[in-house]
Amino acid sequence: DWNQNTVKFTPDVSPSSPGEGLVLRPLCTVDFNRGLFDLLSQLTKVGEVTTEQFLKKFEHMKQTGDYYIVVIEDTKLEQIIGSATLLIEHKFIHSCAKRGRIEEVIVRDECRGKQLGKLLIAVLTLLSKKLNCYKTTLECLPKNTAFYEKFGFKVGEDVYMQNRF
Ligand code: 16G
Repeated sequence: DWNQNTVKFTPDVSPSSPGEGLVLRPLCTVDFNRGLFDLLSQLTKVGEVTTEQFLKKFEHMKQTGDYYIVVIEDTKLEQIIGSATLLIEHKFIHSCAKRGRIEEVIVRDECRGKQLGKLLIAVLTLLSKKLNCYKTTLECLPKNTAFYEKFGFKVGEDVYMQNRF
């Protein structure tokens, strides 16, 4: 069962059928030309990135084997309308455990309200469990905590600190 959360999906929405004309799949290099960066710019500053830079970074991420980037494509428009990343961090603690980090969760503004964000998080949460992560974490705005709580995320004791350069 792919949905192990208390989150309910309308019956027609699942990873194998995310919606009419939509597919959920791993990121691939052609997505650079399918609006990936335009989508990411709805989350934060993406800066200028050339095809070469993108391909080099993509290859690096792939080589590590620790990046799981899931996208949702509108196949008619050939545009990426949603994306989320699961990064596996390796530890010595907890018997050489793995920790999951969910990053860059974004759904195109005009495509919201179709349970796509929920789908991305359900899939990555399950994946991190299957990969035996002892915990999976993410950073989000206070207004979004209720959304993530549905998947078992809790606001912990730790505060999120950052040193920006
Ligand atoms: C959000 C994202 C985080 C991303 C950051 C970018 C989620 C759950 N969190 O916190 O992954 O790295 O925004 O913001 O999607 P920044 O440009 O200020 O680092």
